[in-house]
Parts: sequence; C-alpha cells; structure tokens
Amino acid sequence: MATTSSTSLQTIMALEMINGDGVFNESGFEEVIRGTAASIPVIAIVGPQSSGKSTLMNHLFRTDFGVMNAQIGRGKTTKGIWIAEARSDIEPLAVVLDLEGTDGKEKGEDDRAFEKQTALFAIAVAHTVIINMWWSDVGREHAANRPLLKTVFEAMLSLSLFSPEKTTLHFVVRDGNSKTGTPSNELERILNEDIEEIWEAVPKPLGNEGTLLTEIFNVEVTVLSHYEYMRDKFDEEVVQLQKQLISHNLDLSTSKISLSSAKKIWDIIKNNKGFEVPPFRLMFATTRCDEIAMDKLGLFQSNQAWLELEQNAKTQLVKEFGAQTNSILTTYLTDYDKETKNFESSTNGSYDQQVHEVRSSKRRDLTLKALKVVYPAYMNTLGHLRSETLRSFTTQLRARRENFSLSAFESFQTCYDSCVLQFDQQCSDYATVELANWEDDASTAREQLLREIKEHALNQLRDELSISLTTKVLNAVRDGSVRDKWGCIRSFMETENETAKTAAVGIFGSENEQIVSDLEKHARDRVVATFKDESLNVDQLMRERFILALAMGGNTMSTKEEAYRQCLDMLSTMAVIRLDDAYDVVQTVLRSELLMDANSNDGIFLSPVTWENVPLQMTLITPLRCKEIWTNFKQEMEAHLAIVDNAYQEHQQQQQRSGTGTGWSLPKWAILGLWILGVPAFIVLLYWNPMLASRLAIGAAVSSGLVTALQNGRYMYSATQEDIETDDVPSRHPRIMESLHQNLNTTYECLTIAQRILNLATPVVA
Ligand SMILES: Nc1nc2c(ncn2[C@@H]2O[C@H](COP(=O)(O)OP(=O)(O)OP(=O)(O)O)[C@@H](O)[C@H]2O)c(=O)[nH]1
Ligand SMILES: [Mg+2]
Repeated sequence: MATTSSTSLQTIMALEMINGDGVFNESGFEEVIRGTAASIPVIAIVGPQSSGKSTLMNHLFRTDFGVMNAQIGRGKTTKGIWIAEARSDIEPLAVVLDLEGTDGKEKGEDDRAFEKQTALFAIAVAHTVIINMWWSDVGREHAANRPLLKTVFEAMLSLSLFSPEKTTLHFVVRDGNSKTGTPSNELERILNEDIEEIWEAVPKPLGNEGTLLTEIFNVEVTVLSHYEYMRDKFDEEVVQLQKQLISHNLDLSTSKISLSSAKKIWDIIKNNKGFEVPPFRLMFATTRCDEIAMDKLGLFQSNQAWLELEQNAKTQLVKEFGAQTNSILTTYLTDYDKETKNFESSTNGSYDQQVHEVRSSKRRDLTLKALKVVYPAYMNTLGHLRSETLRSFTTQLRARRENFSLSAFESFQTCYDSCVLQFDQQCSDYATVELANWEDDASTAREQLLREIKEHALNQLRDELSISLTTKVLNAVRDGSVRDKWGCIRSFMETENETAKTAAVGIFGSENEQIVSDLEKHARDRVVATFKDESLNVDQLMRERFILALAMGGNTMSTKEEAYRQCLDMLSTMAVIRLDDAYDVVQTVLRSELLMDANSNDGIFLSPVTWENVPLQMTLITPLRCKEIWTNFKQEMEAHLAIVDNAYQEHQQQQQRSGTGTGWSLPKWAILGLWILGVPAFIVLLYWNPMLASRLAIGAAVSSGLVTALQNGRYMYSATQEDIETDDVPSRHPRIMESLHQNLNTTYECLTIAQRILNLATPVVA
C-alpha cells in the first residue's frame, strides 16, 4: 500500500484518488490538481498485478507510489487509482496515475468489472497510457494482459474516433534485454504482432470497420532491462523513457477530458455497470462538449467588449447592442463548433446519431446560458428604448400644446404614430439579438409603452382641463359683470367636457365610457375644489364686490343698498355648489332673512345647519355661518364707510378753507377701496374688472389728484407684482398671471391717457 508521507526531499507525495471500493477522494484530488495547468500531460500506467508498475512510476517521476514488499508475498499492492503531480526541480512535468493491477489469483467477477472501469477512466483522462508487461507474457496466447488489452483497445477506439489527435500507447516490456531472453527487437516484433491480432479482433463501430490501429494510436515500445540483475542499465533506460514520455506531450491535444471533470467521469463509469463501449463514447462526447461549452461560456462572460456593452446598457441606450452582442456570442459559438467538430456524426450508427445530438444539445445549452447572461442587459435596453420613446412623445406633445389648448390633443395621433414607429424601428435596429427569441419581451415592452403614452396623454389632458376650469371659475367668481355665476360655470363646464371628450377619443381611438366619466368627474372635482378654496375667502370677495358695486353705481345711498344686495348674492353664490341644480332657495332665504334687516343686525332667524332641499355635500357655508359672516361684514363696512366719509368731508372742507383748487377728487369708492382692501388687493380688483380701471382713470382725469393716483398706480403696479410673486398663484395658475398682466396694462394705459388729458387741462401738481 502506498504511503502518503515523504521519504526524501525529492520524493513526490502520492494520494489515493479512487479507493479499492471505487470511492472518489474529491478533496484530496482537488488538493493535488490545484494550480495545475490545464495543459499538463497526464500519464497513466496499466498492466498485470505485481508487474512492477508502481516501481517504474517511482523511478520515472520520483513519486512514492506504494510497492510490494517481496518479503510479505505477492498480492494486490496498489488498490484503486493513485495520483501524484510529477515535478522537475522547477516546474510540474506531468500528472501521473498508478492503477491497480489486473489479473491475479484474488480476482472475482466484481474485480474484473472494477478493473475495466479503472482502465477506462485512465484512458479518458490520460494523454499517454503505459501498458506494462513481463517479457515472458509477450507472444503468449493466454497471457494475463490480453483481456486488458482488448478492453483498452475497445475504449481507445471509440474515444479516438472523436479525437483530433492520436493517443499514445506506450508498451513497456520488463526484464527484457537479458542475455538468456529473447532479444529486444524480436520482442518488439512479436509484441506488434500480438497488438495487431488483438486489434483485428476488436469490433469496430459501423462505418469504421477498416480503421487501422496506426490511424488512431501512436504505438511505442520500450524494453527495459532486468530490474535486479541489470540495475544500472535499467536506470539509464528509465531516464531515456522519461524524456520520451514528456517530450511527446509537449503539444497537448485539447480533446482529452480535463482533470477537473474527473469526478464526473468516474461517476458515469461507475454507474455504468453493464459496461459497453458505445455508452462510453456518448459519455465522452457529453463530458467533452460540456467542458468546451462551459469554457466558451466563461470566455464570453469575461469578454471585455461584452462587459463594456453590459455596463453601458445599464445606464444608456446602446445603439448597436443587439448586433454587437450577437456578433460576440457568434464568435464563441463558432469556436464551440470548431472544437467539437470531432463529435459531428461521421457514421450512420445509432450511437453516432446520439453523439451528434449531444453536440447539438450542448450547443443549445451554451446558447441558452449565454443568452441568460445577456437577458438583463437586453431588458435594460428595452427599458431605455421605452423611456426614450416616451420622452420623445412628451416633447412632441408639449411642443404642440404650447398655446395651452385642449384642442392640441387632436395632434395626439400624429405624435403617437411617429413614436410607435420610432420604437419599432429602434427595437429592431438596436435591440434585436438574432440568436435569441425575445419577440415576446419586445412586444410586452411595446404594449407597456403604448399604455404609458396614453396614460401620459390622459394626465396631460386632465391637467389641461384643471388649468382651464380653474381659470374660468376664478374669472366667473371675480368678474363683476357675470351675474349668474353658477349658470356660467355650468355652461363652460359642459363645453370643456365636450372638448375633453373629443380629445380622449383622439387618444384612445374610440369613446371610452370609463375614461369619459373619469374626465367628467375630474372636471367636476376640480371646479368643486376651486370653489371650496374661494368660499373660504368669501369675506374678501364680498368686500371687493362692495367696492365694485359702489364704483359702478355712483356714491348714493340707493347704491349702497344695491351694493349690499350684490354682496349678499355673492355670499349666496359661495354658500352652495350649484353644479346640478340652481338651488334658488338659498338666495331667496338669504335675501328675505338678512337683507330686510340690513340696517338693524338683529332679530334674524335662519334654519340652523342645512339649507332646505340642498344636499349636505353641496353645502359650503351653512345658513348660520352665513348669518355670522353677514353680520360681521355689515358692521365692518358700516364702520369703514363712516371713517372714509369723515375723512373725505374733512379733506374737502380743508381745501375749501385754504382755497386750494377744486380739492382732492379721487372717487370715494376708490378711497374706500384702497382703505378697505389695501393697495395690492385693490389693484387686483382693477385687473379683474377693467371697467373699474377706466372709471378710476376718467374720475381721476378730471381732478388734480390724478398725478397722485398715477403715482399710486405706478407704485401699485410694482407692489402688486411683488405681492403676487410671493404668492404661489403664478405657479399654480399661470394663466391668471397672464390675464393680470393684461389688465394691469389696460389700467396703466388708462391712467396714462388720463394724465395726458389732465396735462392739457390743468397745471400738474407735484
Ligand atoms: N524482476 C523484477 N522485479 C521488479 C521489477 N520492478 C519491480 N519489481 C518488483 O516486483 C514487485 C512488485 O512491484 P510493484 O511495483 O509493487 O508492482 P505493481 O505492478 O505496482 O503491483 P500491484 O500494484 O500490486 O499491481 C516488487 O517486489 C518489486 O521490487 C522489475 O523490473 N523486475
Ligand atoms: Mg502498484
């Protein structure tokens, strides 16, 4: 039995790779081959038991395979397969395998099966197989090594048919060259005859019946001198033999199964109890094709160009993604085809067909595995294509909607068509990996894109509707000339809904009930929300209305009553949402309950929380709250009126006393407006109501106070702008800003014209 301890510095430790029971020592094996180059020669020795195999290997490669102790007696010394890495002083020379001997008195049927299995294993992995024999067995009809030779030939034959290079069979004849024995050249001749005879008897695969031994093997013979009687000569011959073995294997065939697959091969051989050569051929093809495929997959995965493509595809659309990936993949598949060329079926035998199948199926596996590596990058590419197309759609639609109009959606179809075309074109130009069959993924991405485009367009449509409705609601509420505000709101809502519906049909092809009702709901919600916001501000709206009413009517008492009436109507407008019904009851109740009593402020009774016949969800301000607001409002207005009246009179009296001009004759409503609302809000009121601005200008134009008014106007202009800009109104309602500016310009123009008139009529007062 071999020992694993080193006996000298040069001795190389051997390790049991497969034990006598066929158990593979995986960890030990990996230890031996770790760091071993894939191209290192593998040399195995087979032959009859106790024929000096281990002794020869130890002399050839300085290994420490166990050898028989002659004192104890003959029997199996080496069991299973032992392995060692042979080294020169500087570098590894070879991996050597020492096999359990064949033949011998202990052998039973099981041993014979095991013998064949180990021999097959050695043949599958070794580049050179040494067949060791006693000189006395050469030419013997019933020599112990004959069945072994037959097995070796059968296995070698089937393997070598697929091997691009010949395998070396090195026959070593022991104890030759003695003076009394057969001369070595005669031994060689007889041995060659033996070999030919056995070769002839070995059944050849279909279509290869005439194959010559020399077509697939390099046959070499070495006769070694007697180990004990001619030791010096023996040692010399061993040195020569070592050189020969190593030099043969300098340029190694790649067709051998690599050592890294040794465990797998052993498992296959071991599980193939009823051993026959053809399954073994299949096994060889399977393992080899698998190895080559794995190798190509590894090379593909570490290919620099691919890694760059993969990396780039993470962050951007790579225009040549499909074509480049395909070309890199094809390179490795072509390499696979070249290296597995020997497994192409060359005969009509059924096993050849299977081998051919194996080759193709391993190629398919390789393709699938490589494509699996590519898939995430492909999906990224589709993702980029999708988002770029969506971006391009958004840009196109935005460009067409510059003027903020629902009707811009009529161009939806044009944008849509050009974007879909762009996606299809780029998908086929940039993303298609010809080797893959990913059409389904591409069409899923396409469907998702179409959904996203429509969703985006619908969102835009909603936004557009919101902006349009909000602006119109605000206009209606603040525009003094609109009496029936809710009637006006209902009417433009209807128009806007119609336009939105047409736009939606443009987007979705036909009228989609769900979308139309969603849009209607959206429009309604928007109006309600805007109105709710405004109703929180009802006091201010009433104040503005008060000034507006006074300005439009003149400064008489009946105008004040009318102004109060309009303010109460404003309160009524803001108290209830009237999208479905006019709910006239609210106005009637408020007028009868509050207006009659306008001057006394008490004795008013309103039904408490609800308006009669008005659903609660339509109520923004309850009757009681209305009363509260009204009472406060009236008190406030009366107080302001009194102050402004006093100041106005006082000022006029002062001017009369001092006899300076016709006095300060800005209209009283304007003074009241500035007093109650403050400068910014007053100027905003002017913007909403250009009529008011021109009245102010006309009023001011006939008085010397115009310059002050104008300066105020200028001041107001900047103050208001600042004020407005600190509010978030501009960003929320860009169109309000636009309209404000327009009205501001109108106001300013009026004031400028008025100043010119004044300049002609009276001297300017600084
Ligand atoms: N006559 C002769 N004896 C040898 C030679 N080589 C080795 N021996 C002896 O033969 C015996 C068997 O040697 P091993 O090297 O153990 O033989 P083996 O073929 O490895 O034996 P198994 O592993 O049991 O199959 C030992 O006693 C060796 O000393 C040789 O060339 N000539
Ligand atoms: Mg041995």
